[in-house]
Amino acid sequence: MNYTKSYQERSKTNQCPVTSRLFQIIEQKQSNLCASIDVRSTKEFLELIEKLGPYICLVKTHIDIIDDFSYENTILPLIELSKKHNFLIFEDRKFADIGNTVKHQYVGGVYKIAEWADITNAHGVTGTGVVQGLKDGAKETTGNPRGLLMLAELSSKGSLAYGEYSAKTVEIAKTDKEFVMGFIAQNHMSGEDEGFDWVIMTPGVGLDDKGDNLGQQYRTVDEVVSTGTDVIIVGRGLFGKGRDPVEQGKRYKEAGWNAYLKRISK
Ligand code: S5P
Repeated sequence: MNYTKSYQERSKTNQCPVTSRLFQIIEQKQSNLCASIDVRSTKEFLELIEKLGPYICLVKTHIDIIDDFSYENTILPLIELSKKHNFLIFEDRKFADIGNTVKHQYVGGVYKIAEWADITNAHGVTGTGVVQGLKDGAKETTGNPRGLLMLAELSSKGSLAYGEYSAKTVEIAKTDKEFVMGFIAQNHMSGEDEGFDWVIMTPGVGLDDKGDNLGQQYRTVDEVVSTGTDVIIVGRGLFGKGRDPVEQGKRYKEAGWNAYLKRISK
């Protein structure tokens, strides 16, 4: 089971260059924590990332919620922080259109996601064209490696992404071993017997809350890592409700790492 292998081992054999780099960073920093920074101002966004930088392997953005976004003032400093603190960047764009449209959405507009985000994600609802369109966009934009996560399962109450939908999303992911890294999911996904070593990233993680009043549902770090999670995605658990991001960053980093050590020792 890949599940019980170390990140280091997996970084050597994985066929997706972004996955290998991510696993190396996780191993170096002993952190499988991704900070989800859903805030509305560039100042708050950058300040949070500066504080959390030492404790994370990845920053997840929703760049279109930033009121005062500009490439120069939001993205360029973000890239600098990613170099300073050694983390990757994941724009949680959740693409969900035909290949030609997602390619333009990925490359163009004001956000130019493909230029700066190492990782992005997509729903499988439109079929395999979404993978091909995004891959074409990545190739046209930058010489740097880019990775894609497919949304196989969601954390929110009443989600339609389960059972056959999730299984078919896995089939879509299998169409590109080099570009598709794995899944946003709540559980391990099949494919290992065919040589796929998926990265499973899991949002809906919180140690103090059970959910919010808009359908979010939280599971604990131990729970998600024991069901196959490689990267825990935490947002409001780190800085919501007046929490201290440095204190919480350390706490979730340790919890994630200990849960991983427990899993690989089995
Ligand atoms: O199933 C999902 C998938 C995603 S990407 N559930 C989620 O909550 N997310 C995202 O993870 C969501 O868009 C948000 O950015 C983050 C969770 O934030 P939190 O504040 O609830 O931890």
